[in-house]
Amino acid sequence: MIPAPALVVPEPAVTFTISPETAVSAPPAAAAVAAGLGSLADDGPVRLQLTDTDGLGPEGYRLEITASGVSLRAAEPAGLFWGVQTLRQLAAGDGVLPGGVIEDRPRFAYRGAMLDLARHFFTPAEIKAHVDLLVQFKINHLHLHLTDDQGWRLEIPGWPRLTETGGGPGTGCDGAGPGFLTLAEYSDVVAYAAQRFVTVVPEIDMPGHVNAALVAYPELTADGQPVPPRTDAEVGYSSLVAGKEETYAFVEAVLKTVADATPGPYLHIGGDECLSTSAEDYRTFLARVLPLPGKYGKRAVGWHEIAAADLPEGTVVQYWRPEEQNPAVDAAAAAGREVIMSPADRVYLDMKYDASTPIGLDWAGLVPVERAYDWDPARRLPGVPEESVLGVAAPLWSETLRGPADVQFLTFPRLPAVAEVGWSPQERRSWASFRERVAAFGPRWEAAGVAYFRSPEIDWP
Ligand code: TNX
Repeated sequence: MIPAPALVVPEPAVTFTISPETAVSAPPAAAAVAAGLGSLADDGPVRLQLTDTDGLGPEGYRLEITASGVSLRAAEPAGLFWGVQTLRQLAAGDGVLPGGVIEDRPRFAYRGAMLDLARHFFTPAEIKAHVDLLVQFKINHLHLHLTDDQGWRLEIPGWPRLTETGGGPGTGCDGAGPGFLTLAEYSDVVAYAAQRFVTVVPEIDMPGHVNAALVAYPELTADGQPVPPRTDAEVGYSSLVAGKEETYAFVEAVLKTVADATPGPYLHIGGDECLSTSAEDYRTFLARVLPLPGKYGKRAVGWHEIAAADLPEGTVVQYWRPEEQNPAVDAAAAAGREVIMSPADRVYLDMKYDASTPIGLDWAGLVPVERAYDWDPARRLPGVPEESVLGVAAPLWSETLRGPADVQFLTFPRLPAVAEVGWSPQERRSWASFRERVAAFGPRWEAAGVAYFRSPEIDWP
């Protein structure tokens, strides 16, 4: 099982075998959750129930497997959904479920994966298929990096040139990866994810990483002159202009559109690598922009550079640099802001596994599976203790990616490692145990056509 449950009490002599014919009962609110587990019926040996679960929280569940059947209980449908993922893993192959009791709940509320649609576009069908693979490991947030220097991937009514020109090729100079999501497609992806208890976190990256927007609307540049489109992988050369009112009209129109299309609580405003924005302009810009998510009912999220600005209450800081010290993030945590942990040297899925990995980057070092697994989010930064950690998230930047197989290759098996970092109690985790458990997923991924990396760190069957 991955992630390892919080508590397992095995009943070694007992098993129960589940098949597509097994009768499964579920409350109406969780009928979709139970679908596919067996045959839905009013009563049956497999029973899902929404009940008080004594403090297992909104995502927790209690699973009991006896010789006569299965009882899965949770306070909320999300808990039943995660319990069903556990059941599916236990049943994999022959349908034989081991007897015993599992009481499970996540360590952190936010367990995320990020997909960069800007450097290479992925279609709605590809994004949905990715969600299906992520939820098996109890990932509950999908961060979509929708805009960057090389592309603008979300339709914004009233600003058609963003996607006419910004929906062009991504990185690689070979015309690879054009496309964008219409608002209807975006909403469809968001709804698909929500049915699987995954919250979409949309990111509009600002004030840097905006070349695609500047190409589309030259009135947003400092001198109003057009700039050429870019398909290279440089960073830090573009910026919105802090001293121009046009900037804020644009930003507010975009953020309002995205907020209105997003039921989840978060709106990510980027804020990273503004190497061509002065420190003063950066703070001026954020003073105007950080309150906007709140104005439209959302919590602002930003890459940790935003900790240099005054952060409105509720703002979330996403830590990403490989350095092990960051006084500004420590100060934000001390002031009550929550932090998402995404240290590049541990969880950047676009880093190569080893020197022979054919795709990916290595600026934060190589990230073999053990490195992605063997760390504690509450001990990464001295000033960011457990209570300040909202969760962990694994970004996948797409400069070197050309399709879903590349996504899968970099994601599996590292994402399951990060998922366990985010879900399982620290004292229940060990690399020795994880590397044995993850081996069992090799044949399952093969059967499902998932292009995972057969890391030499793991003894695959
Ligand atoms: C840094 S991480 C970036 C991205 C790149 C990534 C490549 C971050 C907040 N910004 O623009 O795609 O490195 O690994």
